[in-house]
Order: sequence, then C-alpha cells, then structure tokens
Amino acid sequence: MTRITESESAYDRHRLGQWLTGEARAEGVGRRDMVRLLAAAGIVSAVPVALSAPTAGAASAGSAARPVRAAGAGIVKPLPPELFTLHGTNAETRFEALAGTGLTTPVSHFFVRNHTTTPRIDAASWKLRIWGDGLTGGARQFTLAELRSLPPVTRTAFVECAGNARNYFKTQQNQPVAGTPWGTGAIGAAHWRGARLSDVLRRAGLSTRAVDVMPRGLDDEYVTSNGTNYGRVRRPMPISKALDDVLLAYEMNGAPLPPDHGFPVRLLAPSWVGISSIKWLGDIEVSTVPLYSPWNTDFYRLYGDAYPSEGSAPLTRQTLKSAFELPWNARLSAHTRHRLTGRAWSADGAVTRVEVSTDGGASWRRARLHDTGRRGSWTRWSIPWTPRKPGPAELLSRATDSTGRTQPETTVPNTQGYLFDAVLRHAVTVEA
Ligand SMILES: Nc1nc2c(c(=O)[nH]1)N[C@H]1C(S)=C(S)[C@@H](COP(=O)(O)O)O[C@H]1N2
Ligand SMILES: [Mo]
Repeated sequence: MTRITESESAYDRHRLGQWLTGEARAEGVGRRDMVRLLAAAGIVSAVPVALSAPTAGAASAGSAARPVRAAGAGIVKPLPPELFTLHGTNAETRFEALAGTGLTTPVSHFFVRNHTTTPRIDAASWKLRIWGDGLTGGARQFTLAELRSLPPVTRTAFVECAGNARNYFKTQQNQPVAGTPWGTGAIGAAHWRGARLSDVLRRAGLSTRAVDVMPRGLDDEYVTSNGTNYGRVRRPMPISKALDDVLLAYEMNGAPLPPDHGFPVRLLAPSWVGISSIKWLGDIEVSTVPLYSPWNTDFYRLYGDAYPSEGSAPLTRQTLKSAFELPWNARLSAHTRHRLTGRAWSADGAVTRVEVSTDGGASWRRARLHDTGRRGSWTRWSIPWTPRKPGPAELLSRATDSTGRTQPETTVPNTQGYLFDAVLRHAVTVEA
C-alpha cells in the first residue's frame, strides 16, 4: 500500500547501518530515535544500553514555548475567507475556490504550509551556499543573478502536503491521526521556473562519492508547543532525485516567487511530498555519508499497525487523489442540470480515467477529462448531473492513473495521517 520501492527501503537500511558505524550523520535527531529505528529495522537486536554510535546533537528542549498567535498570522499575502481555511500557521485553499482557475493555481489561491512564519529576505544580499564533503573543491556560493544566468527550465508541477486530506482518516474512517486537519486543499499547481539543481551541483564540483543533499530553509527554527527545538526546516534527499528533475525555482507562474512560497529561491521536487520542496533556501549540504533530520526520521514516515515499528522508509512520492470543486454540504436544486467539476492528480502517472457516482457508490459514470494528463500535474474533469430526489446525497469520484492504479475505498491508516488516497464521500443536499 505504501508505494515505497524496494530500492528506497534498501537504501534506508543501508544508511541506518552507516549511522551505526559512524559513517552517517544525524544532527538534530534524538539519539534515542535513531536507536529505535535501528532496533526496529532489525539492524541491532534490541535497544542497547550503551551503543557506541555517534551522539546525535539531540533536539534541545526547554526553549520558551511559542507565543500564541492568530491563525495565519505569519503569512504575508491576504487570506480572504472565501479562498482559505486557516489552520494555525497554515492556510488551506478551499477546493471549491479552484473552480474556474486554470491548470495552474494563482498565487492568490495557493495554499501555504509554514512551520513558523514567512521570513522577509533581501534578494540583493541573498546567497545560496553549497557545502559539504560531497564537493571536490570546497564550499561555493551562488547569487540570484548567478542562478538566473544558468539555463532556465520551466515545469508545471503541483506541490502537495504529505498530509493533504488527512482529516478524512477521521471523518470517513473514524481513525484519529495527528497533524493539521487538512481537507483536500493542501495542494496547488504552478509553472515553476528556475535552474536545475544538477547544473548547480555540477558547477559547485560534485564528487562522485556524494550520496545525499540536505537543503535547509532560512525561516526560523521549528519549536513545537512543548518546547522541542528541531532546528531549521531541512530534509535530506538522495542524490539520485537531486540530479533527476529538481529545480531551484525563482519564479512561480511567470513572476518572482512571492514571499510565502519561498522568495527568493525554493527547491521544487516534482511529484514528491511537499516537505521536499524547501522554501527560502539558504544552503545545501552535499554529503558522502547519508544524512538524517527530524523530517526523515520522526516525520514523513508511515507508522502504525500496518507498518514496521521503525516506520516505512522516508516518504518520497505523493499519491493519487480526486476531488469535487464543491463546498462540503453544498446545496443543489433538484430537477436542474448541474455541471459538476473537479480535479484528479497522481504522482506516479497521468490520470487516465475519472468515474463519478451520485448515488453513494452504487453506480458509476465516466467524467469528461479536460486536460491531457501528466504525471505530477492535475487533470480537470466534469460531468453533468440532474438530481431527482430531494434530501442528502453523497457524491464520489474515483481516479485511475496510467500505472493502472485506482483510488481505493479506504486508506490503510498511519498515525500521522499521510498519503490519504481513498475515494472521498462528498456530502451534498438536494433541495426541492
Ligand atoms: N523552509 C521551509 N520550507 C518548507 C516548509 C517550511 O515550513 N519551511 N514547509 C514545507 C511543507 S510541509 C510543504 S507542504 C510545502 C508547502 O509549500 P507552499 O507553502 O508554497 O504551498 O513547503 C515545504 N517547504
Ligand atoms: Mo507539508
């Protein structure tokens, strides 16, 4: 069910083993967490009392708890209630507000997921520092002008939070999960323009021995409400992905990146969980030993009954979803022909089919697709519906992608509520 490939799991075991022998670094990850991962992976037989593994710079506890702020307070752009639902430091796009927007999501409508607050960065003095033992000639800095002078690439891709649609674990499956209770609006698609990360790494002098890169943001350190300081937002990425299709994006939909979406430069890791696309990029460590951060150990793995106790391998690709561009509990008049619209998207392949049920799943009809599907982008669809019977109804949509995968009826639960992919049962009311 987790679509983590064999090689990614094998790589994860390999890097755990390297941590044990002092060949991998895990600054900012509690040593106990590393030992737990090792024990559970069967790499060490039990949690040892005195393990001669390197001491990870344990997350420092005890910093002052975050002051309570109004929801959305750290976000710069306007967050009108008809476009956004606020969850703490984050703003979710109302999915119905996407109706009428095109293949790309205007910045005015694009969701914001901030661990802290949007920093204000001066592009003129900004520099990206590339450093680490995975470079052949020492650290290198790039100004924005230097990045812009590299061959530019434009890509249409969605950024979607790993926890998008998390709230449906609770409302549809009666499973409590931890984390921001997103509906389906923790996603947006844009044209991203920037330099290839591979070009920048090669110019910086990439060693053939490099295995991981770790991009890090310039936003504040992430301190939880109970005072644990996880440091700056950062997450390692295998060099294979870094050299494949990752951009250092400086433009979104044809304009400089807006402050909330990573100005002046963010990473864009197509098809991967949103956390991979680090905003407000400050530095990238290039390492010949595997790297860990809390964002690939405690966070962004699947934990729960169906998973090994050390969790799945770190999440990489997003999953498959579809949704109606309708408010929850929308009121639709009976005996009127309505044009129902929605979107479907997959990280694995093009969306090839969307089926819709207006009778709670008893019968299905094929929706019309309005875009040529592409992996890592979305496809708009529509279907007419003339409801007859007044009263509550459930609308379902079910997408299939070019790998042959179809949305399941339920998602195998995981404690942090990631990668929900089940068919949504969208409640509406038909009015006489
Ligand atoms: N520096 C930094 N990068 C970050 C984050 C963050 O809080 N700080 N949030 C991540 C997460 S969890 C997601 S889902 C995406 C959200 O991108 P957006 O806010 O542009 O929609 O950014 C990622 N990059
Ligand atoms: Mo996210």
